Amino acid sequence: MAVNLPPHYHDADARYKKAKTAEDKLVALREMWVLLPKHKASEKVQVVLKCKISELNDQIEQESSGPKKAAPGTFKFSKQGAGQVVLLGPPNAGKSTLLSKLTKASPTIAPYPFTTREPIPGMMDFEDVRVQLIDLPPITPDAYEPFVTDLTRSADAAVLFLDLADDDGPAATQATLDRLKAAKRMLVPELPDDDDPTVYYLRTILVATKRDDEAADIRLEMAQDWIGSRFPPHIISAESGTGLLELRKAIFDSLKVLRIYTKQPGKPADMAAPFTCPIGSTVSEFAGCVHNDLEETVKSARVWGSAAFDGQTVGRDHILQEKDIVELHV
Ligand SMILES: Nc1nc2c(ncn2[C@@H]2O[C@H](COP(=O)(O)OP(=O)(O)O)[C@@H](O)[C@H]2O)c(=O)[nH]1
Ligand SMILES: [Mg+2]
Repeated sequence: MAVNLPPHYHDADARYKKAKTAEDKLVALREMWVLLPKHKASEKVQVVLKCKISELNDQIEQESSGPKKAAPGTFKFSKQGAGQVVLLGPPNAGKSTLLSKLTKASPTIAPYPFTTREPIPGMMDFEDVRVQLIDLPPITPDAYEPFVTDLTRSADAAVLFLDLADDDGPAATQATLDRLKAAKRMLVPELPDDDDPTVYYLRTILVATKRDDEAADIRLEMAQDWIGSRFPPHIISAESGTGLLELRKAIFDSLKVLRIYTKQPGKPADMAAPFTCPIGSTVSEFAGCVHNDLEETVKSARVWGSAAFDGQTVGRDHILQEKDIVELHV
């Protein structure tokens, strides 16, 4: 599908490429954003523009607030598995404990706050895929590591914590949300159709943890007003393991990706290691997930799996479904 960019878009792009300062780049990028037709074919360009605008905003903000802050990109984790999910919340909420239960990582866990100072990655198994979790330092009105701004941009989704062993749990989690909002990071259950490229939305699930605490049920009841329609909570105990199986699935689901198995002509499908690509991907977009060059060169595919498909040949624009088996033809 062609994006059909208007001529002024190319002029703005040329100005962006020539711009020397972050401010000039930002002006040109905003112009490109306004001129870009917003439809399915331009989705990838929209994402790239949003990221660049958000990065430049952050850079300008960090430069204007003094040189002492950590350089952006101090911690960057190359994405592994089906996607990257950050663990966010107030101190002592049980973030590191959950990481240690869902992955092989072994972060320090302690009954006092601020034990986690640096991001700690771990890989979570879910059925035949893996999801990268990143444990982060706590976020309070007074404690915020600048690298969290970068890591929340590169992540595909977030887990937000509510501590059911703490009477002030909802207030502490709200403070985390407020601090992130000040850094232009909005945690939301579903991404909105918002045209403002300066705000970065991150799909988020709420985990109410420490269910094993003796007053957890009462606190959950009292937190209902705060939870309201914000986020439907996943109630767990990392300590006893309650709810962790369901949580693995919810974390995978939050990535909004499909599992697709590939197959060579005349051979059985490779059912051991699926590829993942965004829900709604077409054959050609999936081909691009397998290899960049394939997105342009793929001509058709045979598809097995979803309802009416049992080896039928489909075109480049055919939309794939979860667990389809696909044989790409170039
Ligand atoms: N009872 C109970 N305690 C927990 C649970 N998860 C974590 N904790 C305790 O809460 C404290 C803080 O945990 P930690 O994972 O370090 O929190 P973080 O600061 O959010 O990373 C530790 O004493 C943990 O043992 C849980 O599910 N139940
Ligand atoms: Mg921790």
